[in-house]
Amino acid sequence: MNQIQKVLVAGAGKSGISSARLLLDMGGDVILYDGNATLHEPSILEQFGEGARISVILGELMPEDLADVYLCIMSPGISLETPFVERIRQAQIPIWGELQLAYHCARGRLAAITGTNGKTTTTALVGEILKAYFDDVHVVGNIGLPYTDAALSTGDDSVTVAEVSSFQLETITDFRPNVSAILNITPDHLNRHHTMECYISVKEGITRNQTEEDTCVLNYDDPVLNAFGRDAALKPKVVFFSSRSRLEDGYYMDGHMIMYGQEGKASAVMDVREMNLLGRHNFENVMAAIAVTRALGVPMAVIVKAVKAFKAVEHRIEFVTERLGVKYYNDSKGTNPDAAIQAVKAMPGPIILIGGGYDKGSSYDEWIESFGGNVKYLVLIGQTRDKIAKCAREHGFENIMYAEDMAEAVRVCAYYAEAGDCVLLSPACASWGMFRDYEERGRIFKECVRSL
Ligand code: UMA
Repeated sequence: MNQIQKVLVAGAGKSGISSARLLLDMGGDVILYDGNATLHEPSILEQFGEGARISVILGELMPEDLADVYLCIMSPGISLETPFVERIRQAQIPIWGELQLAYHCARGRLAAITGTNGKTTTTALVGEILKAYFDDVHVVGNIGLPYTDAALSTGDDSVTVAEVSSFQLETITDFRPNVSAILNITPDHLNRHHTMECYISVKEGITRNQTEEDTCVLNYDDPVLNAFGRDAALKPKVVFFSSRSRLEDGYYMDGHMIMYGQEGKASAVMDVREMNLLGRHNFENVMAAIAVTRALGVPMAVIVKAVKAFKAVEHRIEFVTERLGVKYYNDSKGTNPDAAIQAVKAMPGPIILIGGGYDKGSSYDEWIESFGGNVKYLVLIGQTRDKIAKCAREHGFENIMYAEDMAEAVRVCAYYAEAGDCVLLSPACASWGMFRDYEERGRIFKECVRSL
């Protein structure tokens, strides 16, 4: 894309607005399209400078709207099976994701972190470590700030870390991070990717354009990623981490210690009791962050100091408050069963659990099984209420209540909770349908708790 022409940006959420701004800054003409006809056009246009060369189309996109369109930038929330995408393909307009556009325009070095769970914590931690050593660091992507928002502020000395979702990876072309990490792969977003094979292949695509000069950090304990890391076709240098096995080469745990193995020689990195993160999954995130930042040249002493200072991110097993002896935790980021299992396991007492939300086609059996006598009541909200309730009853769990909204769910929990209990919002589902995103869901939960 050397000469900017007319570009269609699909989706007027965070990614779309930010992509449009970047394209306008580069001198382009933008058509911003959103399928939601009820959006307020003036409020969208207000976000751009006066006289900006942008037009907005809401609702249906007509074939004539595509005349002279040179490129389409797709927001990650739009499935490539959405009917208007077929129209774009038929018109032979190339489709790039927002991530690809940002990569194309950004400079400096890039670490990209994906995986089903832990990527927000790992990205935030990598960002903190990088900031302790480099002057110009950008933390972007699925974590909340679109990469396109930062791309034009990067220079040759910048170091960027991007949290990358499977949605964003679907629409890359030459995206090539210097360091990639795949933390784990468990079932998620199957309503969009349909099969585990497709989901795995999209996630592994983060390495597609990497070369021998690059690094890929992988979870040794994940059978899919273990095999992937040994595949001769994988070009980047592989660094494994493991919380379960001693590694000749890579990062692993020996009791409370994180160790680094190099050709069989082990050295101690740090004691996990010196950091503020709980649970095996977090130790894995820390090892991945260490591997990523070492690959970017940060000295180990700087890394260890930053890890010790790091605190859990918002919405991820976040302690909210204690009221009448009951502790309240916000794990709104628990958007799939695997993440929600980790939150259940991390609770320090009996649990009153708020679950349910948008149906991503997940199966809830393992989540319900993980209750193991620790969950006293399950309060269900959202589209998946009946599906989860049915599954819970099949597993012999009967203490189920329905709530119409978050305020009612929190009131029900507060009524049933006794001193020593934990009230946990960890829905195992996406927030869509009831909330704009998991952040809004978590914020509303915290407001409801604080106004009890
Ligand atoms: N839209 C359409 N047609 C569709 C679907 C959506 O026009 O078929 C429109 C909607 O009407 C809406 C807009 O697209 O106006 C929303 O765009 P979007 O869903 O891509 O959301 P953004 O606001 O751009 O936020 C996205 C990420 N959202 C998704 O991937 C769904 C945010 O991740 C990310 O923080 C943000 O870009 C900045 O990079 C959120 C997320 O839920 C946290 N991610 C999923 C997850 O973590 O599981 C992948």
